[in-house]
Amino acid sequence: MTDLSAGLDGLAIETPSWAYANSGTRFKVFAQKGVPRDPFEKVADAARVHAFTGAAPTVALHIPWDRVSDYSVLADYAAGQGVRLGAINANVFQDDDYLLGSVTNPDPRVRRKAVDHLLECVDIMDVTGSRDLKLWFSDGINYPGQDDLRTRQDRLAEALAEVYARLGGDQRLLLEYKLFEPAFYATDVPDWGTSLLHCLALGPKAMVCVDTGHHAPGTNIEFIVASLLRAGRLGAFDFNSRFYADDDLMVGAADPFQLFRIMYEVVRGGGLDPASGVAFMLDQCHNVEPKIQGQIRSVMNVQEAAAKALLVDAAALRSAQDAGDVLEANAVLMDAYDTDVRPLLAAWRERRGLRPDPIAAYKASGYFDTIVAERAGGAQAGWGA
Ligand code: LRH
Ligand code: MN
Repeated sequence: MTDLSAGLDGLAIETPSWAYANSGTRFKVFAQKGVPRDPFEKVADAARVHAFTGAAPTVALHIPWDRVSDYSVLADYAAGQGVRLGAINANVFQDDDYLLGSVTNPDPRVRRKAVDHLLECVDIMDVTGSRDLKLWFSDGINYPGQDDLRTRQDRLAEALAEVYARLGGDQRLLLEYKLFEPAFYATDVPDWGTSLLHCLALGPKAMVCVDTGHHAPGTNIEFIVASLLRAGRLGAFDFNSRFYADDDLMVGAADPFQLFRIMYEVVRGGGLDPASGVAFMLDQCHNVEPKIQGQIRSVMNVQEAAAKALLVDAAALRSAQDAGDVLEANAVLMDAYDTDVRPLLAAWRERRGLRPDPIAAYKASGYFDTIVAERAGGAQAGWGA
């Protein structure tokens, strides 16, 4: 049996603290039993995902959703649970002051407030030891003429430059783009081109974050991935999947073939090598399904797509491509995609002392019943909490 260890060992997936909390849509946030009530319980749940998959060693935080009085205490708690604190996500999209934008707002007082929050997030990174500051801006306008598109880009560039100058050591800035929502006419960072332009203007510590749910329908995301890797500016993924818009469903659930094509370009472009610095993060909301199980399934989906991508016979593919043998080239790729890699991954887990089926292992652990009993009282974390 092919041993994909070399490739799979380097695939560390970061789970998002907010995936363990209640979430929903503008219509309803359904509360679920056993949901965490604070960042410590979110970290504990994330640690279970790592315990059963062996592939999710870090958990991303979102500020202020995960605000605590002392982040070194949370970092120590995480270490005690067997995980590390990962990317720090800023939040300049939920304050009334940000009605007309945060760092692009016409009002300099509001821009100052937003930049101060971004700088506070770097202070938190200094304590948690996080490498990445992840920035997503909901900033945009709903009607033509509402504000000047170019001036907003100038304001964005000025804010990013101040934050970039604050980064220390190996710290990086990840600029995430999104086509629309909550803005419905123009978003200030709508696509990979705009994010890349700002990153190139800032410097080598600014990288693009590709959220797989943030593109227009029909977008060839793997082309964007190949191009960003070629430019040395692919910093991170926010993995999820969607049928329509930013649905934030489990990665690979809606379109496993697209996830395979993306992971093939990652492997082809050297992105699976930890030295490439590409961060593989999940950004999902489990609105109707059990959250910890949903995260375990998501980690497995990324592993399966990576395993299939690692099975592509690169030499055969290259010779068919160079020969202009269209069908043979496509067949080489499809052979890998059509390979059932689940036995390979089960063997990969067993070689690491893990149970071959993480979902079955999680269910058998009784962890869910324990947290349902323990977390009976208190306010649950999450949207609308
Ligand atoms: C915006 C986004 C961003 C996060 C948020 C939870 O849609 O993808 O990455 O801050 O979701
Ligand atoms: Mn995202």
